[in-house]
Amino acid sequence: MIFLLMSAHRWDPPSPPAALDYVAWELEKIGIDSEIADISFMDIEELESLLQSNQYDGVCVTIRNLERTAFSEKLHFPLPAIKKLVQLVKTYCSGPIIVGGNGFSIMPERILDYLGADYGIHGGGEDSLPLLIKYLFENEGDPGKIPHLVYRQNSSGKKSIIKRNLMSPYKRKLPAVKRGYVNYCRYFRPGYENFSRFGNIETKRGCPYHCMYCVEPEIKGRKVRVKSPEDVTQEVDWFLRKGITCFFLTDSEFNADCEAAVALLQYWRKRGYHRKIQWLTYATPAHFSEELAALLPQSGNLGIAIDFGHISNKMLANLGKSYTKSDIEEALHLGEQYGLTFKGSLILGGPEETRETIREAIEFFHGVVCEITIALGIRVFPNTPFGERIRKSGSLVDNPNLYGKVIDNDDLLEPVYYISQELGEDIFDYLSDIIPNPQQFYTLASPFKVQSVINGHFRGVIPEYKTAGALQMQYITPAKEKDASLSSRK
Ligand code: B12
Repeated sequence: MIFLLMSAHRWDPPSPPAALDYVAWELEKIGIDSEIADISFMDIEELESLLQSNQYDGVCVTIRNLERTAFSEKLHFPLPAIKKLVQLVKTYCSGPIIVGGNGFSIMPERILDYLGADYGIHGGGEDSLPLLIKYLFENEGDPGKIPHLVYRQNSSGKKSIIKRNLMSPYKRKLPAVKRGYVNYCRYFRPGYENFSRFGNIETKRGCPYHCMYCVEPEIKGRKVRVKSPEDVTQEVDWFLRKGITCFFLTDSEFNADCEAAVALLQYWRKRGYHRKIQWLTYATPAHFSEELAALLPQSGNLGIAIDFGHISNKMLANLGKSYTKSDIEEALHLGEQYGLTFKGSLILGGPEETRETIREAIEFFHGVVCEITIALGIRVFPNTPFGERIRKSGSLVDNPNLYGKVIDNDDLLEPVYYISQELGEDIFDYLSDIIPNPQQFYTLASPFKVQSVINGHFRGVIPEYKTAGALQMQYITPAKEKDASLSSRK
């Protein structure tokens, strides 16, 4: 049997779809071959001829992003394009279409329904795939008992309902992964600015924090799972043999388990890996220990993307952060002491944000050597504390703080952003006025005017989506192009 594994999100510059190594390996274990296609590198005609000339027994699709999570006048939303891909696959392949990935796992039942795909695996449930294949091709087992499975349950005479099974029981040890099904050389470019294309390795998985807007705990699990230093290093060695020396460690937060982070760096240091590799990762100001800070400069670390969220203690609490301004000061102090490169980010515009709280955050960084990405506007995702609060508070269109698709979108599938109405239409002019160092603060998308005009089903934006993604990094003052930044996640 042979499956096609497809990365369905068109993004420039593309990041290697590491997930497809996990999926291909699970399939190989049960004797199924696979071919990999990344839609970022191909047009629809190429995909069509691939499907025409090969009889695939099934197709697995990874959906990395639900959108850009950066507000702008024209929003990015890839699902309509992915739905077309699924329809195209169905024309040529009668086997099952199975969907998974970070974007998918944000609202798996709804997305399975929207795409018209057959099955989904939500979260890190790649090891449930063989059970599903056994059920589909050998009629063995019961879909109701396959962890992580998302599927249609037909009851006689009625419309089918989509069910989602629970995740597998927690196990702390994250198993080793065989790499090399994805052609990473196609993506890789050396050089710090090309981090999007670096080899990517997961050293731990899961996020124990409670940031009110973030999907990470829901899609990766709240309890942290850890890969052993030996197993991580085996993956590093695979990449090194291919000439790939720069990595993005894809943990939710590298220091979500600080002891495990320290153990990995000590292991690398002892074996001289700091001379062979360079790497980046995300970390949180909470639990940023001195031991970790001291090891980082001797481990090949190129930089740490660190989301401060805010500086004002009131706003940090509103964002659900588990730390305060003094923890941020402490982390920055350690960074300075040990010569670390931090790439910071701030999430502005949340509940109770005012121009004063924004001024407090900007002024804090005066004289601090740290570039800051500003995300103005918070994407309201379902299955997050913020999303649930917004849904319970009444209709989207009646909430004057909401922008994007505010009509006919109660389940929040399509992009909706929260921007505190206190800020005013010209908030970017204000930011530009108060920013002391123009080369320190930038945004992921072009600065915009906050406008309350309703256009079709949308407030404050052009009522159509970009389905292919790219960043438009710009300094806030003056508007000048910037290379894609590290702090681009949230
Ligand atoms: C590292 C990272 C980056 C790096 C990537 C660098 C690199 N060289 O790879 C950088 C900084 C470039 C980046 C950029 C962006 N990112 Co990012 N990123 C991540 C991060 C931390 C890791 C991604 C990863 O590789 N994970 C490891 C792989 C193995 O995990 P996985 O893809 O989830 O796959 C697992 C499962 O989902 C499952 N699975 C996946 N697919 C399938 C399919 C099937 C059939 C099955 C059975 C299973 C399955 O199996 C895998 C193993 O468990 C994730 C969060 C996370 N912890 O995963 C955010 C994340 C993916 N990013 C996100 C976002 C928003 C972005 C940006 C849009 C940010 C922005 N505004 O610019 C851009 C988009 C870039 C792009 N290329 O698409 C969001 C996406 C969700 C959303 N909100 O839509 C995430 C989830 C973060 C978050 N919590 O919000 N990112």
